[in-house]
Amino acid sequence: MKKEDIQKILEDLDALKCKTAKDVEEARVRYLGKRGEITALFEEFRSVDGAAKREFGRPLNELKQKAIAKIEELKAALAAIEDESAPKADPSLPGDPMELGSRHPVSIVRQEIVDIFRKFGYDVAEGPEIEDDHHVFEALNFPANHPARDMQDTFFVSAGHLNPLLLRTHTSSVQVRAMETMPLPIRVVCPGRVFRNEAISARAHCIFHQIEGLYIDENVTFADLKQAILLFAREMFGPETEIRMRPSYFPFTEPSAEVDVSCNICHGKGCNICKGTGWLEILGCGMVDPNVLKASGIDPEKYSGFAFGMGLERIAMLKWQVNDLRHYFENDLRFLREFNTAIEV
Ligand code: 2NL
Repeated sequence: MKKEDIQKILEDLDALKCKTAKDVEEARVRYLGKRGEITALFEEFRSVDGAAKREFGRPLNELKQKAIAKIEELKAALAAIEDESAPKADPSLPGDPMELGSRHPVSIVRQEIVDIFRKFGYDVAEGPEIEDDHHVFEALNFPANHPARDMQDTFFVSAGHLNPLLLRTHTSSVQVRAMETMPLPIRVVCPGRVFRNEAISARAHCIFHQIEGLYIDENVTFADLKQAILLFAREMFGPETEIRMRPSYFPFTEPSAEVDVSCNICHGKGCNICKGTGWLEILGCGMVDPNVLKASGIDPEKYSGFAFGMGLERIAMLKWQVNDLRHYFENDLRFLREFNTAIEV
């Protein structure tokens, strides 16, 4: 056994280059295989004397480790090259389409109504969903024993106080805040969520949406109310639309009326949407009760006004004939996708 044999293989290993996996395997067999050069040196080592064992033991082991390391290094280098030459993503392929959401039908209807009243010169106001008794009932002329003030109908947040906190049962509370804070004349619409303690069914839900409007100035008359509602109805349901008013009652308006629009499905002939009447109820309205003006610091001798309110789900039902309220709250994607109108940005 000679030092030079080991040295020669070390130099060969240093200079070793491989182009393919086959070259690497051949090199492994040549040095480390059963009949490989390093294996042969180990065979020889078995029969040398003690002095030679001491001299060659360590360099021989180091040679073997070096050969193993070199083969691994060559394998890794080849694998890296193969990765680089692997087929890359094709940038000319069409991309994954981005999922576009769609507007909820209640949002579509709210936006349409808000846009119409903006065009008429109304402001838009929002207010808190958790309100106090004063803004929801007291300032709106609700008598002390009115059923809406009962636990049965209203969700109370903190009961037992003089002015308890509750979830607003109508958006009129926002209009009370408008009367308290806005300079006169006031023209405002207030869209928002409202809450009533109802058992959930096709016709009732504990959460729904309203939009209310309020117009206060000097000399505002019922004729102004009628004209405002007629113009709104024609913008919303088409220029042929007619309205009719039926006497009604609300604690906060006097006189009060319910408004129907002519059925634009059957044009008065009678269909199952208007239940054969030719008319569809869309909103409630009236002249603001003098007590309501007074409660918010407006002089009813000088000012008068009208107000109206409508349920957004109700308008959506008329527009799309989806007559189960629960659809509007369950957010079933199959339902929502039915309203996949283009979103204007
Ligand atoms: C309906 C009827 C209505 C009002 C809301 C109102 C608000 C103030 C003063 C007077 Cl601050 N009135 N709001 C008036 C009449 C009817 O809503 O059926 N809503 C769904």
